[in-house]
Amino acid sequence: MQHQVVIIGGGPSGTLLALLLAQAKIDVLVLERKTKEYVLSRIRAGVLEWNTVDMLTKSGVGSRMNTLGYVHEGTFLSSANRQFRIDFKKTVNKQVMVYGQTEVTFDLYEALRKYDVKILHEVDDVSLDNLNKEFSRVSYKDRSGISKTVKTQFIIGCDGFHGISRKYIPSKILKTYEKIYPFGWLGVLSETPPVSDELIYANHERGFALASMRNKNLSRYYIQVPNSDKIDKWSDQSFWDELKFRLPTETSDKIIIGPSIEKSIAPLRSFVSEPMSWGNLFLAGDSSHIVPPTGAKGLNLAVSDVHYLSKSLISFFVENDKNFLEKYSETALSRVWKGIRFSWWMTTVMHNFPGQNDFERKIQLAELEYLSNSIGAQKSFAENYVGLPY
Ligand code: RFL
Ligand code: PHB
Repeated sequence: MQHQVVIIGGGPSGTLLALLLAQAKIDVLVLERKTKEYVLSRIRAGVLEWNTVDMLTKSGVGSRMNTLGYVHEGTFLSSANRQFRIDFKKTVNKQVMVYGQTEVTFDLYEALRKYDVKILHEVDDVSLDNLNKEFSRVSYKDRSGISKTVKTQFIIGCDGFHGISRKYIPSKILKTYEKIYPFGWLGVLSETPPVSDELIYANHERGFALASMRNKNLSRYYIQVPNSDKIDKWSDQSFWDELKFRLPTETSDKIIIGPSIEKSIAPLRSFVSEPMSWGNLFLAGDSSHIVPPTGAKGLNLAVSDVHYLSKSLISFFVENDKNFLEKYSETALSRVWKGIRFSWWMTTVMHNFPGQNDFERKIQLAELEYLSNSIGAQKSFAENYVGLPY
């Protein structure tokens, strides 16, 4: 078997890249460890930068998003029971789209079916060889347990943080940067009307909270919890009580509660591995970098990697130009670090850190007060939140 490109991982970065390459008539194979049902049921991101919206629309997968998604022209932040709004439209003349990652992935799988792109699910034991030769090899076991080997020109690691691809970059060359935060997010999805038309990021001395949404009758809420907390500790009622405590009273008085239909705890981490390519191997998305969800940047950084990488691969295959591929890692990382910085900054300002002293608390409050009063600070926040240009 032979393909021009083999992509490891059928999450949003793998499937969007596969679609863009297939549209340029590049022969691509996607290998995914889980079932399609599993991939399509993962509840994750909710906010798309306009760059992401444009990319999805231009690649022909925007019609459900543009009908079912919600355009948000601003967001609320709160601290000390005071809520203020940052207006993206007024400050930077841009907006974001609230549309679940689950829906984005569904749209991408539908499009891949139309382009007849081959995705193999439930593959196991993926391994890579000959990364520095003209052609490389990918070996795996298919869903029936039969060993297969594919010859390919390029291997793209879109296999997320726990994937195998990154580990093929020799340790002498790979440099990683990491910050692990001493808390996680407990997230709840519930079939209740969202409490607010726009998101509310709340800083509270008991910990951070976020009110988000998926649609008119589907709310997504998060609260900061200690890393040691187990999900069983949180009944629905205890979640709602804590959420109400942390949101400003004007909001929590209006919240409509109901049973959770999904409840999970996610740890928070900032992580970057450099470089994003080695020989014929290229990394995109969470396989190379992770952000805490506070700035809503994870999925959007995966999409910007795919933007740069698809252009580079297309210019190689169509124009025989290797220049962009050679610069891919440097180009993608320059944008990644800005997303890492913004997510780290927002996490630092909005969360309660165990052992935080009065000075650190006062600095957080001063940051938020400055943001609430300064149009310059709001412009900088909005510019980063809606997404820096590609
Ligand atoms: P994914 O989505 O992890 O997909 C990787 C895929 O690779 C497969 N895989 C393998 N396949 C074959 N062989 C192997 N050895 C394999 N190992 C792994 C996996 O099964 C999987 O299907 O990475 P990708 O495509 O790079 O996409 C990244 C995004 O999913 C991620 O950045 C976002 O979900 C992060 N994120 C958010 N991003 C935003 O932009 N806005 C948000 O509002 C936002 N909210 C969030 C989030 C992530 C969260 N969690 C749970 C981490 C909220 C949360 C709670
Ligand atoms: C979400 O709706 O899941 C969501 C929204 C904004 C974030 C993170 C997650 O910053």
